[in-house]
Amino acid sequence: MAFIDDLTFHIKAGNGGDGVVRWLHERGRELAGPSGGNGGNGGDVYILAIRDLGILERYRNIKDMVSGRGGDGMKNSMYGKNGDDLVIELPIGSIVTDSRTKRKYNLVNDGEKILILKGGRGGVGNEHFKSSTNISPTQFTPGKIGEDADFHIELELVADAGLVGLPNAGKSSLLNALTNAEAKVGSYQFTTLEPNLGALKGGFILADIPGLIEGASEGKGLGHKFLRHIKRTKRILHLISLENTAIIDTYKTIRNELKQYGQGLDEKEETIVLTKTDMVDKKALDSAIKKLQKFNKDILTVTVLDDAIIKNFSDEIVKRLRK
Ligand SMILES: Nc1nc2c(ncn2[C@@H]2O[C@H](COP(=O)(O)OP(=O)(O)OP(=O)(O)O)[C@@H](O)[C@H]2O)c(=O)[nH]1
Ligand SMILES: [Mg+2]
Repeated sequence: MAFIDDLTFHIKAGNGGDGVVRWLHERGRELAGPSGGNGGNGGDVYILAIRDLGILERYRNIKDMVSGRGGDGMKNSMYGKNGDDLVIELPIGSIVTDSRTKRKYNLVNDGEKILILKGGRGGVGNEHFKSSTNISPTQFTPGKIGEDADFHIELELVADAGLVGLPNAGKSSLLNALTNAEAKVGSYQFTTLEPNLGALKGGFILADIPGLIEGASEGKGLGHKFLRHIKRTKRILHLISLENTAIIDTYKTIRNELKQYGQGLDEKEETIVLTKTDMVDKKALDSAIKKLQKFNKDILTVTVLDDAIIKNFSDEIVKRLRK
């Protein structure tokens, strides 16, 4: 979760197009009157939140960005075209800071779009200056300069779902199987020392935190320090290894730690995930499900050794996160 990426850009909104000096041409009359059109407005610059963690990669080598310039005015009172807006797509969780004013823009929700720079207004053509006292104006104004600024963009990820469970429950293995993460996996407790993140299909972020043990909420093990990272997640995936013989005790231990920690952790939506199904027979699996149903009916089962099961499991999680 401490995953923060940052970039700096100079961004400029397009200048307005210039107004122009043009004249009407009527049969038999030279310079029948002013007809110079106004310039179009320069394009604005927006930032747009999307669900794609990897998108900052796209900007890695870019230092400057600019939106479209407004077109110049034209003859016959025609306006110049407005410049194209620039919409900069950034991952949800991006914080964009204007380096000079220190103003911050937070992209919190999917699809959120915020204006950060205004394009310059188009200038006016000579027709604009026409009046009873000035029937052949030669004035025009140039387009205004668009706003520009340096921006610092940093990413603070907000995970959609957090994997919790005892050490060895298979959290990191499942994260790796479901996402592009390459978390360390080991057959001993506390393999994971820091949170790992991965992106599911649809861009949903999964966070894997170190295993919790009894007393974690009071600081035992590593869990405490990292429980705060699941504070902002919508859903908890509560992993229980089927290797475990005391399934209910295990479930209650973790639930109790979430409750003790407070901050609403135990009120989050929970999916129970029984892991390592390859290690038990159907009877043991059914019995575990039956026991747990008293606490929560949303139970999934998984093994990381079977690609088809993983694919199916991934779809089930995405379905719940879409809700
Ligand atoms: N047979 C089998 N073994 C698994 C499965 N998933 C994980 N394991 C094994 O279980 C052990 C623990 O896996 P991890 O993914 O490191 O467990 P963890 O919950 O992240 O553990 P901590 O980081 O210590 O909290 C490793 O030896 C894995 O290879 C599974 O579906 N089937
Ligand atoms: Mg782990």
